[in-house]
Amino acid sequence: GPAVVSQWDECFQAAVQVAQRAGQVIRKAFTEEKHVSTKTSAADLVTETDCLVEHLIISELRKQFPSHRFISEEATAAGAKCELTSSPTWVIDPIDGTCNFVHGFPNVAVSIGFAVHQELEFGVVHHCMEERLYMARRGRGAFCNTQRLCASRETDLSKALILTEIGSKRDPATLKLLLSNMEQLLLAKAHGVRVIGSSTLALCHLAAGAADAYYQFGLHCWDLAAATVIIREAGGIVMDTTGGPLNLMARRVVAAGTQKMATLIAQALQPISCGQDDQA
Ligand code: 2AM
Ligand code: CA
Ligand code: CA
Repeated sequence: GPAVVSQWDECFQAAVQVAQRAGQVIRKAFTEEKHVSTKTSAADLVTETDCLVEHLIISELRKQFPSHRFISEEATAAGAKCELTSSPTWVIDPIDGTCNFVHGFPNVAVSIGFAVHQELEFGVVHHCMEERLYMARRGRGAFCNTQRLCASRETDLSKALILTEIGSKRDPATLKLLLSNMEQLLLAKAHGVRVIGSSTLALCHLAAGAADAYYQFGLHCWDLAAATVIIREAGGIVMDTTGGPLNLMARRVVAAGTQKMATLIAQALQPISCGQDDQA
């Protein structure tokens, strides 16, 4: 039948193009010397490439879509307002996996999500070092390059491979809760818990069915926006750790291939408070 044309196709195409260009810049910088600074803690890193790539992405998109709004990690760190209104809004993480990038560990991605009326319309995640482009548009399936993605159908926690991230907080109370949550899942005999250093790529692996669940406290809307569409279009669930609907700005998430698995994980977790919401 005739191709379904969405109002946001032009934006999606622009996202794919700019994510590819950004990936080229990151790939080139990957083997060069980096200038590293710290942000909120000694493990919260940023390089000049994070800022350069963010600028490249936003200036290109702003040129094409001057009325749109932008939320991005480094602009927010520099004091820009992080506000998801009903206007068309791009939600951007220029480098997800900065600590990996700094160390030359190749799990590094560009994440570009797009929301209208606070509903996510599409997401593009570029795995820069492997030239894999994960992408999804609402209602039109999820893909890695040309391959259709399908999330896991697993419902048994004792057969699950679970992904999470450690984040950059290093205070004893947070670390204790973090390890205790992992311990609960291992005591439930999960097959494994993996930490790959990129929230966005972990969520894409979940969408691809390469893992059964993902959880994290402390991530930001730019870590989640693009990958959330990709997981949902792959048939998976993305929700709040309380079991309620996802709040993109609330800094907590459970995702899984099945509702049953997401609920089991959510029930096993103790909440970890992580400071302010993205949008107070
Ligand atoms: P970043 O690379 O964009 O900083 C590993 O720490 C993963 O968690 C990365 O995806 C990282 O994103 C993200 N992350 C960074 N700081 C975090 C925090 N305070 N809480 C949770 N996740 C964080
Ligand atoms: Ca990130
Ligand atoms: Ca980042």
